[in-house]
Amino acid sequence: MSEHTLTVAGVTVDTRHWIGGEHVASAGTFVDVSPIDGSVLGEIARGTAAEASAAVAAARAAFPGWAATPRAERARILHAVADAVEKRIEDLSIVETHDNGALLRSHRRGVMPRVAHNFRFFADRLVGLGHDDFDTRGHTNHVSWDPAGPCVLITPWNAPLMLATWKIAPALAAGNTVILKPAEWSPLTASLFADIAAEAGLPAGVLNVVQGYGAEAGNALVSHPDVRRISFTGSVPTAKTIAAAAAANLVPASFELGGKSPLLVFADADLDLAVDLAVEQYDNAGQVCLAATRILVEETIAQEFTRRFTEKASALRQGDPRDETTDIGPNIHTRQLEKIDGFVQRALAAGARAVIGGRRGEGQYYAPTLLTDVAQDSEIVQEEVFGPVLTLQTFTDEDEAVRLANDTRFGLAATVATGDRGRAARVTDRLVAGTVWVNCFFVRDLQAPFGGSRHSGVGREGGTWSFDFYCDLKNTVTAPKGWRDH
Ligand code: TXE
Repeated sequence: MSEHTLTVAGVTVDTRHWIGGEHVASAGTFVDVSPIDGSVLGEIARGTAAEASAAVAAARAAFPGWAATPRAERARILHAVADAVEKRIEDLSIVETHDNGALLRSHRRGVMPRVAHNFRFFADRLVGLGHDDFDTRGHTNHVSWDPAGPCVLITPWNAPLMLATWKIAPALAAGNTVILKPAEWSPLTASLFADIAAEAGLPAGVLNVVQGYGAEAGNALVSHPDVRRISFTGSVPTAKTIAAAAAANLVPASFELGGKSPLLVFADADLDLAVDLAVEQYDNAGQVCLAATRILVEETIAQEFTRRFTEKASALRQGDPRDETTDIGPNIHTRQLEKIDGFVQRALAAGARAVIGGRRGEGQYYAPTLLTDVAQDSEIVQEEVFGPVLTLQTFTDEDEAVRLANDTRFGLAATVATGDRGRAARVTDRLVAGTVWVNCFFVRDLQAPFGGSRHSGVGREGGTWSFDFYCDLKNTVTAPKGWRDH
């Protein structure tokens, strides 16, 4: 292990920035800790404004070459990146699990294959990207999707490489170059991925990774005048800071933010299915932006629902995320645990009742919690906890269910459990959310638009919507006259 690398379960990761196709040491470092047992994983480059600037300069220098690379060649390279990711699924999975505490089996079987898919999907979409030419009084209109330039991508810790590659893949496919600033609580897979992508043939400077803190490296990147797009996933307060920086430079920015999504369970629902959907919300220790953390149940079935939910949730196994039989791993950081517990203790003090949980567990674990007797205007119902904490409220009819569901400042997702197709149509029509699931959860196709309404976000990514964001659209109108050969 050199001064600039660390080793996680036999996998070596370079902890410097990745700028212009080279590892670049930082003036300072910060310590990265594993949520599994609090052990120190190593020291990571702590980006300065000058280092952030160097990364933007590298992305700017690489832009003309990458933008001019024919689509088919860009697509070929992105497929090669996907191939390389597939060969390293085990390494990426083990590193991610040590770094952010999410389940190893999910990384192996779901998340990392999906990382590869992100590249394949946008590579394939790129090849067919277009708009039919059209005619205006004999003039031809041709719409082209020009790459915008260097894009800054700022990502969170709850699904680090997955969320980063949701952004990297379409940005690169569109012909842009990128500077990624991963979250400081989970920096490692970004660095490992940069090496993997370079080995797969991604040219120098096309992808750059700047490690470090949001207020330092992140702020310097989003404020840089040479940046042409900013894409952010994270919290609302940070989004507001970034939006101000983007506005100062008139840079288009997209925001995927938090949620307080509802699960509406009607009396006509398949109750076992509804209970499964509710228990699923503890996945990733509740650190999922889309999680339906507010369970709204029709009053007539609330007792039976709660009984079955408690039985099922109590059987969940909490423990080491490397263990195949674990259902819930640790939370990301002691600071996050304190934040979660603060929400829960304030709710209990205000009169909530913990049906299960309601306290910290050993180490960095929080007991899966279900709170009832919560007021609609209370903090626990209105604010995102980002931990394994659900609330349960009841409703008496469809109108009340919809009113409660829509009554927060968020609008990321909503899930409806009902056996009645008519009701499903009526209710989904009235819900304010970027994604609505009916009798299912977390089905996410990259063809679909993804994003949130209200404080859950600005803009949509996925499918053609990603290219809308990452491209400068140009319409070229050509007259039928004026040609020398006429
Ligand atoms: O997020 P931040 P945090 C929510 C969730 C969680 C809370 C706090 O409720 O409890 O946010 O998490 C970078 N300029 N979500 O504090 O601060 C930062 O370095 C540029 C929901 O970790 O928003 C990191 O890379 N960048 C969510 C990224 O922003 C800045 C996922 C996210 O950090 C910056 C995560 C700045 N001034 C948290 N300040 C979801 N929607 O999935 C910070 N950053």
